[in-house]
Amino acid sequence: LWPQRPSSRSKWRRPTTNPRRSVCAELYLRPKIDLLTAKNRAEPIIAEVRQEGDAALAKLAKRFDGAELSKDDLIIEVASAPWPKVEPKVAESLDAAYENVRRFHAAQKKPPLRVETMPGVECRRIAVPIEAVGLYVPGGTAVLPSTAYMLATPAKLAGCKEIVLATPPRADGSICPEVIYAAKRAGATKILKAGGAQAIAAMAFGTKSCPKVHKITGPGNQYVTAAKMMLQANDEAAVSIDMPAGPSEQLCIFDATSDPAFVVADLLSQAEHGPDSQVVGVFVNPSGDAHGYMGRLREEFEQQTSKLSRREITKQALSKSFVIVVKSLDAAMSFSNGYGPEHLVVQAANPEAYLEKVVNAGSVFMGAYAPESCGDYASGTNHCLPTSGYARQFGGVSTDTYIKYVTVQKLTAAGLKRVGPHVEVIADVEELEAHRNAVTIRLAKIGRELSWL
Ligand code: HSO
Ligand code: ZN
Repeated sequence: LWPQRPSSRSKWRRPTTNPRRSVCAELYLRPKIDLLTAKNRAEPIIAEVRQEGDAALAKLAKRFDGAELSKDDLIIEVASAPWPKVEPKVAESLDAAYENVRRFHAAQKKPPLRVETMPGVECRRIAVPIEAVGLYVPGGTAVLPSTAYMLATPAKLAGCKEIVLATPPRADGSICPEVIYAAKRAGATKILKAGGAQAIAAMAFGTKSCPKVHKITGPGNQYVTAAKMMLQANDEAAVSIDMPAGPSEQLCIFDATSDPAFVVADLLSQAEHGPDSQVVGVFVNPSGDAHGYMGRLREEFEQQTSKLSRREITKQALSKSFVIVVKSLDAAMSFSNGYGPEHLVVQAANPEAYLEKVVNAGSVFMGAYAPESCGDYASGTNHCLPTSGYARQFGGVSTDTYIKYVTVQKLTAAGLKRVGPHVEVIADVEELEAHRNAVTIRLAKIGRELSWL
């Protein structure tokens, strides 16, 4: 339900009240991305990087980024690189944003766990950072220093030793100074001048100049996502990923008390990301008379969109987007949970009541004064979030993303005397004699030498 009718009639929807389940299922589908074609294109690139390493990276930088790079100009050592020149005002804002992100992510670190499950049986869990991680910061139509500190800050806080940040070079072979600034501030160790599937392959396998990493995080276009998915399934690469990433999206719930200018501004802030972005408005309107408000919303869309420098991209995203009208908070949340948005903005009155019902969402923005842009840049939460409905099973990037939990146990003789007999019985059930013996042999010694226990 947008100002301009989408060209295809079939996509045009009238306002619906409490849409039926079959209609919902259709609305939950995201704009189709052809991941199969992307995988077919990424495959030979991955193979090329696997075989030729840095030489392939230099060749592909020429082909895809128009950059002339020699094999020994692919990596920037961040610690020894000078601080790049950025405007003082920009540095100040990047610093302020970084500090909020750092504070929120530092607080996510959990103290070690230690539980005595039975007297003499102690179980522990300790957090161990993933040694080497790879972060992808997209290039394309926007430069994204914010993604550099969103990915690198939690990696540094987690304690990762090698933090490689890959981002496509500009045509002159350089990296945008704001990205270098953010990477240096947040603690990345290396910047790899590579984009697309080739960057992911270089980090997954390692090359002469790029260290091999054990986990790759960060958003990207369909080739980046395809490469991440393929390499995650490649046992030679033995690499894991944060989550599959798709185009950005936002679902905004509003009611007659919401300022239509705010609602539209938020939806457009996400629509401008790319032609495949999708934004969804959910108007909670118990009275059923939506006409007046919808008219104002439409005017706002027209006015605000026409002024945007990225209006062409934005309009394409809007043609894949929609607004629905529902009668209650419950109906709004049932729709939102079914959709599982990356960003859920609640501008309706009493946002806490909506929050109680959140089941599937990447990040929630509450009330009239929490635009999504604040989370995108500077409030402290992470902006690398699950898209395409993956909020059903994934959370966004956090300090935990870069940590693995190792469990530990310590048993005293008395502890073994308590738990051992259960182990023997279960080992018998599984007919695993050596498992049983490892306990029996010790219990025999305890019986002989520590019979008072
Ligand atoms: N909204 C994007 C993040 C971003 N916005 C970066 C601006 N810069 C995906 O969550
Ligand atoms: Zn954004």
